[in-house]
Amino acid sequence: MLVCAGRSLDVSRPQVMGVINTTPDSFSDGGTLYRAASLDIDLAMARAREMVAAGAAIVDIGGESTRPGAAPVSAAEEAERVLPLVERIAAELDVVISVDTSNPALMTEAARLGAGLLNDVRALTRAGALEAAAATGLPVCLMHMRGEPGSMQRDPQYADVVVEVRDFLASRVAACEAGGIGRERLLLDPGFGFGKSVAHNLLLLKGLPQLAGLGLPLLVGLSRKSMIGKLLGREPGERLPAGLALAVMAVERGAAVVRTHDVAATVDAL
Ligand code: YH5
Repeated sequence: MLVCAGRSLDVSRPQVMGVINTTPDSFSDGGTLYRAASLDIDLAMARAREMVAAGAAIVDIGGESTRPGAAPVSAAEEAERVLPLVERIAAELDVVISVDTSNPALMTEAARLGAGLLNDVRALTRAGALEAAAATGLPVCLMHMRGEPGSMQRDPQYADVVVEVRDFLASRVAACEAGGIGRERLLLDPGFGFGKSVAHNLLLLKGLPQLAGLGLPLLVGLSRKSMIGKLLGREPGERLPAGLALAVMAVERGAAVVRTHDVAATVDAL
């Protein structure tokens, strides 16, 4: 059981995390929350409400584009997109609010406004992030990424991707414990698509039980990702059937939380 800002999250059965992307340029759900070139908070709230009704235990709010080659977003712009939504969801919906950020100041502010989980694709490696996360008292998802979004998909290499991801995550768990974030506050994520070829992603899916062996709940994000596009020749809008199959496979191999753009379908599949 994870304690997320007063709400408990039972990770002994599979849970679904719905993605709410507040960036204008995402490939997976590009700018669908925008009207007249600015983020429409009512549209974002409607999306969140629909996800909760469909069975999402968590909604994940992101304001930084991690798409390969995306322009970096300023910290101020990221906060401006994410924080108003955190505040409104906390006031209006019964759900754990996760914030997809590597930015320590945003972690602190989001926690103050009612966030219940910190989701960091950089596993708290940015200066000040571990300290900021520790001080919130919130659980944290530590994700593996090789490189940085701009360049991570340029020919990533591993001798043994499962061992390297496992060792990285184990070292981040140790850093968190040393910095005051106990194991009971941690989830781990292999980071599908973050500095991995299709073959690496498939090896990680197959090796998920070895990552589960670290003894912490696993979160996986496979929804609409390029590996599906590359394997099947599907555009992001055509990736749902394969995404559901991958979600089921991941849960069979030990995943506790599935991050998805398609909550209702994923809940049905699981
Ligand atoms: C994740 O796996 N992913 S943002 C490219 C796509 C489709 C989707 C090309 N944040 C994860 O969703 N946090 C993101 O098509 C995440 N785990 C965790 N913990 C990327 C994304 C996406 C990228």
